[in-house]
Amino acid sequence: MLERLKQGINRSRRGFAERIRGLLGGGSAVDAATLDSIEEILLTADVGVEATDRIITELKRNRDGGEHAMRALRDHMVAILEPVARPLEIVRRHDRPYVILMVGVNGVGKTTTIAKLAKQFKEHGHRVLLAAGDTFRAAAVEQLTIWGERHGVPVVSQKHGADPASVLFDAVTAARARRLDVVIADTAGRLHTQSNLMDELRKVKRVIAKIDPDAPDEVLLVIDATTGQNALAQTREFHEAIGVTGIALTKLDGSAKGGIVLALAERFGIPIRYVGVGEGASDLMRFDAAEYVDALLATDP
Ligand SMILES: Nc1nc2c(ncn2[C@@H]2O[C@H](COP(=O)(O)OP(=O)(O)OP(=O)(O)O)[C@@H](O)[C@H]2O)c(=O)[nH]1
Ligand SMILES: [Mg+2]
Repeated sequence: MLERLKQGINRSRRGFAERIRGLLGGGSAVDAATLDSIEEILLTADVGVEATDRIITELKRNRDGGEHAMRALRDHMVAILEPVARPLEIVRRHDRPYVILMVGVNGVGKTTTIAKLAKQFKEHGHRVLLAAGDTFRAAAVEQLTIWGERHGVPVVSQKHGADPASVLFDAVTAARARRLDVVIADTAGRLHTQSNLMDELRKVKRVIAKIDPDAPDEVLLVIDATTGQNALAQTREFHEAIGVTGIALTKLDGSAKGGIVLALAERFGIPIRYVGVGEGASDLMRFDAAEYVDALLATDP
């Protein structure tokens, strides 16, 4: 698992962690110029102003370089991430399913993340149902149906162009009647700036709550790690619109900006549930603060 994460996060490690090690790890005392360079590297890696400030302030406390400084850096990063490293725990109830609503901008990996989760949940013995709430994109229902068939998980869908709220109402009702454990609902990708589409999400949420006032149990925002700083704007807008309860950060394997988790953690404090490092089902991993930082700062290839 750690190996897979290390491989997946390789580009970020090469891109920024190794440069910091080059500056800090040498053994000479940490001077102002070194701190300036580190600050710049962190900002470029999308660690964000707040988290960068916090790390730099901590590094100033003790100017010893070498492994001591690397250890301090590691510990500060873990301290920033620990509060948001809260994995998703499916609560199994007999009377109503655990409902997960997947949201995010276009192409970030919502549908494929659903497929990965469906497989993982099924392997954990949960009975899963998928809801094809993306009725906007022509091939979306078919894409989810294929994933459902592949993993042996039922899919509730309506025709292209149907009201997504209606699809989700049907899905949650069906899961309830069949006493299933989990519903994972797909939604169409939408820009966080499209207010009509954000209104549509609010409606979806309202309609699900009519069946069960506590549903959805999880609003999982999917973010593409290659997006950079725009991830912060996306999170803010989705959170303001419907209340995000968890984040899945995908495509870390294609990004040198794995520092974005630190920016998200420091800015929002929303739990980071998963990180995605590839296309396979096992490439979606539960987020663990120490594991993530250790993979990022690992010296061996
Ligand atoms: N390399 C890599 N690719 C990923 C990862 N997660 C998703 N993808 C790819 O990203 C592409 C888009 O994924 P989708 O799941 O269709 O994205 P979406 O958010 O549902 O897209 P829309 O429905 O169009 O908004 C696919 O080719 C996925 O295989 C990841 O962690 N790593
Ligand atoms: Mg999709």
